[in-house]
Amino acid sequence: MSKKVADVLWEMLTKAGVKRCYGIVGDALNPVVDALRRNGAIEFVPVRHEEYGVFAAVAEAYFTGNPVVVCGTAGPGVVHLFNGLMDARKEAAPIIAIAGDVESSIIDTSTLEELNPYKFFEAASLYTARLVNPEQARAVINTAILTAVLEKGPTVLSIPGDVASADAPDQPTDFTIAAPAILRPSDTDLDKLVRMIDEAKTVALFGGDGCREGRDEVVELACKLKAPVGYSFRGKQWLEHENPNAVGMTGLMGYGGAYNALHEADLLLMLGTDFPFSEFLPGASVKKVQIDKNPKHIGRRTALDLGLVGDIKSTVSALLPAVREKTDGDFLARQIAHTESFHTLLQHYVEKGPGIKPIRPEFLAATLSELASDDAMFFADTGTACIWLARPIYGGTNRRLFGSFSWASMANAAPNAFGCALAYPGRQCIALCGDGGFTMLGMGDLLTQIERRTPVVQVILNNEKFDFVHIEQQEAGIIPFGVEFKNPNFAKIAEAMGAKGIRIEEPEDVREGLAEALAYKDGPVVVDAVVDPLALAMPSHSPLHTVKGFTLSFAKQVLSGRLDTVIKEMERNVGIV
Ligand SMILES: Cc1ncc(C[n+]2csc(CCOP(=O)(O)OP(=O)(O)O)c2C)c(N)n1
Ligand SMILES: [Mg+2]
Repeated sequence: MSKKVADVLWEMLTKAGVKRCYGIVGDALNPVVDALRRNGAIEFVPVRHEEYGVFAAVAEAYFTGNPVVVCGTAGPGVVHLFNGLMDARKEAAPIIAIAGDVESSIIDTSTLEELNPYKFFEAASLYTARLVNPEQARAVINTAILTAVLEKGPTVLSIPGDVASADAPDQPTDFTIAAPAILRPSDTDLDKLVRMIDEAKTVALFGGDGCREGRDEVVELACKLKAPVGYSFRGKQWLEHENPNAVGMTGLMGYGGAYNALHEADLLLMLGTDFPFSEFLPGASVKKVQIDKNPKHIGRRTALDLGLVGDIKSTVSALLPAVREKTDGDFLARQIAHTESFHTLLQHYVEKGPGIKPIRPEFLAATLSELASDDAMFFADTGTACIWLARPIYGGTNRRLFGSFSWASMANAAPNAFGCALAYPGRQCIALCGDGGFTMLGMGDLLTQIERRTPVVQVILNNEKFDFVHIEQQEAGIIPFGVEFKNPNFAKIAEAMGAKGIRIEEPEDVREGLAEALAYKDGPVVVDAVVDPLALAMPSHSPLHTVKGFTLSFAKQVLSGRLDTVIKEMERNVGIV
């Protein structure tokens, strides 16, 4: 049999290092998956919802750096890929989406399931190609692969079934993928920066995901400058561990001394971060320098005194020998003390947690962090799970933390954990799920985990509400509305589906229940943790409008006859330790 276009596709994807393809088959994709089956080198992971497959792929691609393929078929199946591809774009994960397309002879006739891929994927995809002629194959597959891997994000190949099953032209299928280029600022700009650092009495560093490569250099620079190191959510896993200068996060999830460090320093160095919450960054009283390999990130969140384009590893390596060592450690010591008092507070939750009912999520998460293995991978749904991932869960050298941090979609954690459980067999993959998130996407595809007996631990924060929105609405000064719902017993549902289910209602059962879940290796576990629906977590620094908003919302709730709820919320969150 002669080689088909779809054979060339899988041949090239295999050469690009693709290990898995997640998705749902059907019509236009049938010749594509038939070729995948013939090829045999790439595992097909059938899912129950295409979006679940994409979130799984995003986590795998982000951590391994290898491209991962997702597929959905013409029209509706393709549409289900979209939210996950937006996530891939924002989290910088190399994903190649194969979108089934209508027959090439009826393109642009508004036929059944027809969708214009160029228009539809415009916001998500870094490169979209519609394969309407077999002669395009080598060039467009090559571009989709290289763009996804080198620009780190999603690309789309829209393929009509007739083109996929057409004979492939005799074209070479070999290509090379360059290692990341080294990028550092000009000597003139570096000299300027060295002068600014040397002139500043106190320096603070604030790092993001861009510190992933170069974290050792950043820590070394911080030690030389006696500079506290704060981080964004995406920077936490690279900068928190084995860093004597770590002072926590700033922003909505903020804790420790980070906010103060950033605001009290003479000079702030923002390293590889596109942290979007400008209100948590200092104003003109602090000199600010930003270094990022992406020029679009420079200066868009705050006005700068200097903006440099470079990757963090090579830029900081170049800075290290050039800057003068600082000798005064007072500023650093103050921020560290602030951070330590936060950790002491957290320890209170761990100690007092078993006696506080309903279960405090801080206690649940801190206990999980204590029991999980040193190389566990944690994933959080967008919602309050992010707060508990950011604060009580400790990263550690080999631990990994992930979520929809920049796109902020709900329902990502269970599929993220599933993707990493496949990519890193033997490692604990733990999803902190909202009950809203789990019922949105996680519950149906629990079946996928069950069928494959994939050992994913999903801990559901069962608070019978969209708690994050409940907090948001109060912060905005309005009466919480549309945020409550009723849940079934998730542990029983999990058992009925064929997974292990553990229900935890009593605080004194938290440790034992989590330990049992983590020890189970024979397939997925659902821990249904009934947590306090009124748990509030304020950032270490609350902007004035937040405080005003809560006051106004509480007042409105009291006036509308909800005094009981307000009192309960106060009692549960004030003076709990
Ligand atoms: C797909 C999607 N829909 C809606 C939102 C808005 N949103 C953000 S957090 C949230 C609530 C999440 O509720 P749940 O999963 O129960 O987690 P909780 O905050 O209660 O822990 C909502 C509705 C979103 N981010 N993504
Ligand atoms: Mg909830």
